[in-house]
Amino acid sequence: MKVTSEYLSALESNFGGKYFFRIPVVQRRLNVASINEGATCETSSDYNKNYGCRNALDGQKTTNSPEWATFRQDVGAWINISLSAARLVTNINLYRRSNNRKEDASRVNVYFSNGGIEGIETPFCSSENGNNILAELDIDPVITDYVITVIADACQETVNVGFREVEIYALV
Ligand SMILES: [Ca+2]
Repeated sequence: MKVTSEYLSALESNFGGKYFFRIPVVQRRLNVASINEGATCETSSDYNKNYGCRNALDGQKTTNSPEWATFRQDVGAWINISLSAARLVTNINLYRRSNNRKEDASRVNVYFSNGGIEGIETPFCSSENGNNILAELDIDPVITDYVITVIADACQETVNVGFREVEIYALV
């Protein structure tokens, strides 16, 4: 469009003689824990090579899709997810494992690279919860380049605690 004096006059009449410019600020939430976004992971243990932590970052979270599970660990087990860069993290979702043996965390402590820690209950132990239940962790937004989730309490003792998927949403 050619900006003519007629066009500017029309703008003047439309906007009461005040020009303004609106700069769009588009922020979107992205799951930065995804393998596709360059996230990597380490764990305290894996049940075997079929239950490695990349299963929790693969984007598959329907029932019986790949999971991370520890080798006979419960309290103290951990998964460390390194992000491809420092991000403003706003939300974390944990998906419980598909089996019904309650090999799940009832409470987690989440550690961030700025030194912050959040302790959060999960809804996983309740018997009415189905396989597809997820824990939406209510955290204060934090800039971090890793998220370490430590199992602080479990639904039962001596289990192969783990997660089917972990999502870490950040503003990008
Ligand atoms: Ca998965």
